[in-house]
Amino acid sequence: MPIKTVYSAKIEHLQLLDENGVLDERLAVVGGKPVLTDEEVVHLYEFMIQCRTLDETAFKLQRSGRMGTYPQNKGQEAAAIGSGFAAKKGQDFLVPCYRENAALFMHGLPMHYILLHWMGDERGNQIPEGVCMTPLSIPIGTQMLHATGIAWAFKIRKEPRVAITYFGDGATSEGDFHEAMNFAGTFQAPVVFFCQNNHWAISVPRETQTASETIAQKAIAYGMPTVQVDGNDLFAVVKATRDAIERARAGGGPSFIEAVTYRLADHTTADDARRYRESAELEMWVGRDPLIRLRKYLEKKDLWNEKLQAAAEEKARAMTAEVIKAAEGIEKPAVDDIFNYTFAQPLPAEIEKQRQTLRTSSLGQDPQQAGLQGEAQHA
Ligand SMILES: Cc1ncc(C[n+]2csc(CCOP(=O)(O)OP(=O)(O)O)c2C)c(N)n1
Ligand SMILES: [Mg+2]
Repeated sequence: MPIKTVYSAKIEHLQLLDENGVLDERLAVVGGKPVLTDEEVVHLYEFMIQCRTLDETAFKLQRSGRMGTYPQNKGQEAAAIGSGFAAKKGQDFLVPCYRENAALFMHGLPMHYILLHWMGDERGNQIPEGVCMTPLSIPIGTQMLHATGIAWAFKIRKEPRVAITYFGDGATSEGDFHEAMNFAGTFQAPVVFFCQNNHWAISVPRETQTASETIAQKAIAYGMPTVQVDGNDLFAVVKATRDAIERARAGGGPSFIEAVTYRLADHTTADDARRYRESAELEMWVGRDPLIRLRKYLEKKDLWNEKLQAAAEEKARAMTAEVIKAAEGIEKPAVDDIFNYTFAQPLPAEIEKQRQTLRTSSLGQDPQQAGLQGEAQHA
């Protein structure tokens, strides 16, 4: 009896804009329309400059003791901006980790919230009403399950909305990733799994992370369309994400995108990548910086020049100064906030006791000893 092939698959790699800023004009048109108009590219490039400036300034804030820890997004801006641009603001739902700030800003998160988060201020996580996203997920992988649940709810309610979740290459080794993918595939939830393969999970290189030749092929097992894109190519990211979102919105279920990019900075400010990665690798990827590529493209088309660059950088610096002012100028949180924000009133007796105790200068002191007994009993 002949041996039959019961399944075969291939993974496509999509690139529209090469490292020299040359666009594949044929692929960059969909249904007679350009993937991005000139006006949109200029706007998104300016936005990229703003996000990079804020990112580099956040690093300096940490180094000068004005912020706790910070994971730089540097180098991954095309992936965040391209995918964020493809999603509909106020309609689609972003479910991030911590390396796609630019997508969150695009969808209405005030920029100083990111600084507040990394300054350890909980108010940075209180997403404003009407802004469709969850707070940053620091546990690796949990957010993919949340996204799947959110998308499933959209499907049950028959709302034409899509969830897009962001995660790294390392996160695809987590059990949560596989559970989310399996559920999304089985229930055809309208969710886009957007993996930023930046080649490293702290000090673990991509090759050591998984025996899978591509990250994209992991999605095949869960029955969803999957593609690998050049994650430093704004055009390719927009095209792939738009396809995936449109498919999900039309009832076509989940999709997977592996955006191949690179972390140009350390993992976080608590890391020193020089201890584990070759400088030659970093140099190669500096040459593939998404900002450089986009600028080359714009200059070739005469849509950009030195003067516009200087003006955009100046504008970005002024904006960053305002963002820092907003984060550092916020009134100090009250000790009570943690209770008032977390619990519905009235507080359970034990929690009320804790609140009373916190009002004294001695944390953890029993109110009976602190002379607060009467107050605690009345609460
Ligand atoms: C559940 C869990 N395990 C471990 C960690 C510690 N940790 C923080 S970042 C990280 C690596 C994540 O790598 P990747 O998913 O590739 O994302 P990247 O930081 O490269 O963007 C790990 C293991 C964590 N935050 N959560
Ligand atoms: Mg990574």
